Amino acid sequence: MADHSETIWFESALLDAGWARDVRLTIRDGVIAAVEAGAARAAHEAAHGPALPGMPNLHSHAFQRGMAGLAEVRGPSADSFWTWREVMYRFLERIGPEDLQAIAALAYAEMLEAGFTRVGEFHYLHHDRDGASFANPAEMAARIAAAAEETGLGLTLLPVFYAHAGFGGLPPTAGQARFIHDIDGFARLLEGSREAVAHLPGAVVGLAPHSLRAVTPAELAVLQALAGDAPIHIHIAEQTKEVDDCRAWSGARPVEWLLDHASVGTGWCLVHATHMTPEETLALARSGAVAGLCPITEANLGDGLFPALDYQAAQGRFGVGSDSNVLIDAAEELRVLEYGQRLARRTRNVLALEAGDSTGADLYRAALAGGAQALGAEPAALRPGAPADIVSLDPAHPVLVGRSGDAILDSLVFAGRKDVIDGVWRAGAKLVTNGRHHRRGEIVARYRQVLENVLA
Ligand code: NGQ
Ligand code: ZN
Repeated sequence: MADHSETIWFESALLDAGWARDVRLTIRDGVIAAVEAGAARAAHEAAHGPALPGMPNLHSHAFQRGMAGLAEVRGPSADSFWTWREVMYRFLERIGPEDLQAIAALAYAEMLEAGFTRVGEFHYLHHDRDGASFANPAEMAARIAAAAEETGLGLTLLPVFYAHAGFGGLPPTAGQARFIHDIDGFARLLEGSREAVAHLPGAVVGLAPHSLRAVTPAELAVLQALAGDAPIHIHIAEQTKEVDDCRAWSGARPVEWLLDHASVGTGWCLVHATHMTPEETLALARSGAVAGLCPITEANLGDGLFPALDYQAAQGRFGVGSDSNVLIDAAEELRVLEYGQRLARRTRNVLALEAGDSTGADLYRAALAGGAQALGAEPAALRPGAPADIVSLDPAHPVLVGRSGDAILDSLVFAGRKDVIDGVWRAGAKLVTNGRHHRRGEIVARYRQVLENVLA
C-alpha cells in the first residue's frame, strides 16, 4: 500500500485550542496528518489515555548520567559548583566512545520514559582520554547520534567549542584537554557532526560556545557566522563567580556583555541565565531568545534562582533541560521551577499567567514552545504538520482519577511521578509502552557492564 498512515485514538488530548475529548490522530511518515476531535473510537483502535505533545529537553550532557548520585558526599572544604566540577572532570577522564554511547543510550531511554521526545545534546567530550583527537574528529558525536538512533529520541546535536579556562583567553587546564579545539578543528568537527546525524530523521545540528569563560570575543564572532540559521546555545551566568569574573574582565555582567556583543535573537538559547539584573532580564526577554532553565540541576549544583516572574512578565521565552541528568523527569523540571519561586516568594501559583489559569498547564505549554524553538525543531504540538511526538498518560493512575483538562497537567506536574506516563511516540514510532522503553533491558545490561568498568 502506498499510504503508510495509521491512526491513534486518545480519550483526550492537549490541542492548540485546549483540551479536546475523543481525539484521533492520523500519522503519516512520522508527521501528524490530521486531528479529529469528538471521534468515536473504531473497534480496531486501542484506547489511550490523555495525550500531550512530547516535551523537548533543551540541555543535556548525557555522559553525566553515569555519575548521578556520586557527587553528594561532603568534601574537606565548602562544596560548590566548582568542587562538583572537579568530581565531574575525574569521572569523564575514563569515558571512551563505547562508554559514551552506552551511558547516553540509557539517559535517552530514560528521557523518553520521562516525557521528553527530543534532546539538545550540548556535547563537549570530543577527544580521546589522553586528549589526542580521534581519527574521526566526530567519533564521539557519532556515538551520541548512535544513542539517539538506538533509542529513537529526537536529536539536536550541539557540538561545543571550548578553548579557554577563563575570561581573557586563559589557557585550558589539563582536565579540559578532551574538550579543546581551535576554530579550524572545530569547523571539521561541525562538518563531521553533520555527517554523523545525516541519516537520523529530523536531526538538527547547531553549535555551542561553551560559555563566555571558554571563548574569546573573536572566536565567538566566528562561531556565530558558522552557525548561520542553526541554533546557538551557551552556558551563561550560572554562578556568581562567573558574574564577578566577567565584570573584572570586561566591566559588564555576562548576559549584559553577550547582548551587547552578539546578535542574540530567536536562534539563541542562553542556558541558565540565573544571575541577571532586572535590566538584563527585560533585555533577554525582548531579544526573543530562549532561557534554557535546568531547575533540577540548578538546585543540585546550588546555582541560585532564575528571575522567572520578571522574565515571564516581560513575555520571556523559556524551556527546560535535564543538564547534568542527576534525575531525568520533564514534569519534575517544571515542578522544581515553580517551587523555587514559591519558596523564595512565599506565595503560590507564581508562574500561572493569569487568574483562573492552571500553573501546570501554563508551565507545560511555555516549555513546549520554548524548547522547540531552542532546538530548531518543528512545533511541539498536536496539530497537522507537527511531528508525531506524543506522550500518553495512564488514565487508570490514581493521580488522574476524576481529572480532566488542565487539572491533568497540574496533577502530572505537582502530584505525579513518571509512572503516570504510559505511552511515548517519537516521529510516530511507539517507543515506550506501559512506561517502559522497548529496548530498556538490553540498554541497561550494556550500561551496567560499561559503568562497572568505568567506576572500577
Ligand atoms: C558542563 N555544567 O559543561 O557540564 C557544565 C559544568 C562548566 C553545568 N554548567 C562545567 N551545569 O560550566 O565549566
Ligand atoms: Zn550544561
